Amino acid sequence: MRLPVIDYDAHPAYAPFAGQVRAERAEVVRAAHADARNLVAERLGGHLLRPSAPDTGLAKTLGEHGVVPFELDAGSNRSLLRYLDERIEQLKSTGEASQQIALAPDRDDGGAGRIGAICVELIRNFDLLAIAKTQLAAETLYVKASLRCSTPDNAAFQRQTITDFPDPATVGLHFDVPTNSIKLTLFVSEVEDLEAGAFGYIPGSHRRDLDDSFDRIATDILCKQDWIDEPIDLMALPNRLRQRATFGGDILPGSEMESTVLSKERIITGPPGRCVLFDTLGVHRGGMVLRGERRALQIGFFDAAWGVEVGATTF
Ligand SMILES: O=C(O)CCC(=O)C(=O)O
Ligand SMILES: [Fe+2]
Repeated sequence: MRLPVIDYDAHPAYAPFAGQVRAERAEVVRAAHADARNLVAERLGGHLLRPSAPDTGLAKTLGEHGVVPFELDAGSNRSLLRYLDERIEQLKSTGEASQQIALAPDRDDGGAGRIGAICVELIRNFDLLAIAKTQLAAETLYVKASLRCSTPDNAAFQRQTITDFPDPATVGLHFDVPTNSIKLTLFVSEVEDLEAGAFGYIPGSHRRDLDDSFDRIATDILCKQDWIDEPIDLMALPNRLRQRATFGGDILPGSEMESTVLSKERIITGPPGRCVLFDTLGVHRGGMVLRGERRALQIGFFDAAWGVEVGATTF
């Protein structure tokens, strides 16, 4: 499927910056973009081609749609969920938004060993290593887990539009950079709607044109943080390359593009025990909490071909 192409020249928040681009700066940014694109194509090339989906189960739905919700049986998992909740309560008391969990018992995990064991069991019960390797066409995986307590204060908005410009309702939609990973988010608290941190995904958006993906990833890698203050760098790129992996906040509020994108987005809510397995190459957002608190466990499966993931366990 095609991702929306934003016309930054016509965007009232960005257009004024186009007039400020100096020719020599444009040259530098364009050359850097070409380098980043080559790196992405070389590292991830074929890895971004999703194979055709297996015939059954979670792997089939993940392959076809890029996202698959499922439930942990609340009855038999009550004590597990309660334990995770207690651990997140402790995390909260430290003032941190997240805590890395070591899966391998030989790593220093700050006493989180049992959660690592829970993750390993989840991975085994749902055959997640095999599913991830197939989906990513990866030989080796780096697996990492974290406990999260998202609140309005620490919400990962991935808001990238210019300060003072209103957010579109699509704010936060992105695909992951660097990429080629699948992730499992397990709701530990009840998540009612987007404002409470629901997960959103555009089904099928993980299957799309490779060139477009490379350019978007390269553009995000290139200017990443700077863009929040330096939209000039974005506007220094030729129009065709001004497309980002983190594009949700750049859609014009009230525009037709905004409503089209929203109409394609599937919002996943649920009680404690609700799991969402998703391919991060597809467009998604999650945990952008405006109200209350969202508690979750996340396990990420990363294609080792991209590079070293610090603190991960290799499978
Ligand atoms: O917490 C979530 O539901 C997903 C957040 C996200 O975008 C990610 O982990 O890649
Ligand atoms: Fe993401």
